[in-house]
Amino acid sequence: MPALEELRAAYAAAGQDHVFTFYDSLTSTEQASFLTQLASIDPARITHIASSVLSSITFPDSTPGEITPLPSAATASLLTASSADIAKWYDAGITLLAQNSVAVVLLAGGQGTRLGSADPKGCFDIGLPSHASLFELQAHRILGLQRLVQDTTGVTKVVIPWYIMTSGPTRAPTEAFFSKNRYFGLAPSDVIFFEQGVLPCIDNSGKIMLDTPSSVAVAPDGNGGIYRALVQQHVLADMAARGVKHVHAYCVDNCLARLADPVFLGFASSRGVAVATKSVPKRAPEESVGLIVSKNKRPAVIEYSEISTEMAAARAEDGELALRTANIVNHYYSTSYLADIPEWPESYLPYHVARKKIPCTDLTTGTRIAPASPNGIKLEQFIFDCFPQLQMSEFANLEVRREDEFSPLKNKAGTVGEDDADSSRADLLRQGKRWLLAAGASFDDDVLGVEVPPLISYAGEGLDAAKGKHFSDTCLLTL
Ligand code: UD2
Repeated sequence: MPALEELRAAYAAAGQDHVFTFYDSLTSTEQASFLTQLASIDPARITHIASSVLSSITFPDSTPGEITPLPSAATASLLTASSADIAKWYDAGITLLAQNSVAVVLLAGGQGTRLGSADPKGCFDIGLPSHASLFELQAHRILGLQRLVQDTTGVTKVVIPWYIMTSGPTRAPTEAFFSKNRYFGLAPSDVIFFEQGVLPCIDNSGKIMLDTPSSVAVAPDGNGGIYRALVQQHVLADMAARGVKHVHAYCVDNCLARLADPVFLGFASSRGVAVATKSVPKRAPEESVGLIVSKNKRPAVIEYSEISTEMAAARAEDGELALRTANIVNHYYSTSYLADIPEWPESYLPYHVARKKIPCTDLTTGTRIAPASPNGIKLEQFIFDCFPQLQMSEFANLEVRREDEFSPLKNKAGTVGEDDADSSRADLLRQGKRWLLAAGASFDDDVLGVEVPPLISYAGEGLDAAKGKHFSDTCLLTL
């Protein structure tokens, strides 16, 4: 624990010693907790980041570059791939899973502000007949896939460790939810929680903001904080101890997410890439998704909040959107790539600026400010910003069917009218109906769909017993 004078000197050298404005008037308890927080922050790093983000070109089109769709060599599509190729990828993925060489990382540090829920998004009940939460659906996809691999390969024990990245605000309620639900039948030792880092909030001149006279205002460092956390929270070490070679990372709010998807694993590993990603065709120019592109011949994602309307709306000669490869926060990593994270320079991942209303303490009066308009900056890193560090040959994109694999829960129901609990529920029920029709079941015309629980089918397989069944209303499938 550095001495007070050492901290004062470090903060003064970084032009951040204003954080000590009220220090002498604090109680000794407040001083102790404040010094602990100050010691966990590198003021020089924050000043460096602040000067780089405040001087950088403003968005949109933050940095110039030759932006084109991904080259065909770097991408494949389930919409056009042969059934032989898909079967080959599937079998290769099942083999990797049978070797216990696959782990899943869940990005669950986001706070569902747009959703209007105080709970972590994974706790959300989208209104299915089972009333399963997103966490339950995802847990049972892991449990079901472990059983599927054991049944198809004869391997007695298949374990897919599930690493759940939380943030300060989501950690306790997430762990409590899993404990209350007895980990949804998973072995607790195979569900590992870890916490992403935080970054101080800065004002528009780059100064660290005080939340209270004895605490710095901080915010989660973005889903790009995963990389630092994988190292600092010893997740990579745990993966290595388990013999993990392939990692699947995904977004908590997608009720259709196929955790540890054998097709995706087989596709990525057969190409020997460091990083792979899934995409869907973009729905409309204004859809809030990142665009996976080639930028200066490197893979990159242009985030929806940082793209110009012109670029988002540009059309190709075929009338389709010129840039239409939509990012769905569904990424593959080889652990041999992740092993190099400790060598990444600070500049490896840029920081993005989110101008927000940040409650803080006025440095002159010591009174609390609850701003009515954005008064500061939250700094965050984005998970996909490692892409431009790769050669295109180290990267691959797999386009998948939106109706089968992407239905994000972003908005409060009844507000925007899409990407909400109603669309999530409908998409999952419709998928169950497609699977059951393919298995030989029949439906009344007005039945929207049936919930097929992940413990019965992971991706539509194993439904032979439904042949000849007739469904006259929406329900939870039992076989
Ligand atoms: C994300 C993607 C966007 C598009 C869209 C599709 C990023 C940076 N952007 O935008 O390109 O794919 O999703 O739905 O990925 N999270 C954390 N820690 C944080 C912040 C977020 O774990 O500090 C997690 C969050 O819990 C979620 C995922 O990252 O699982 C995406 O976060 P979001 O839903 O806030 O991202 P969004 O919709 O702005």
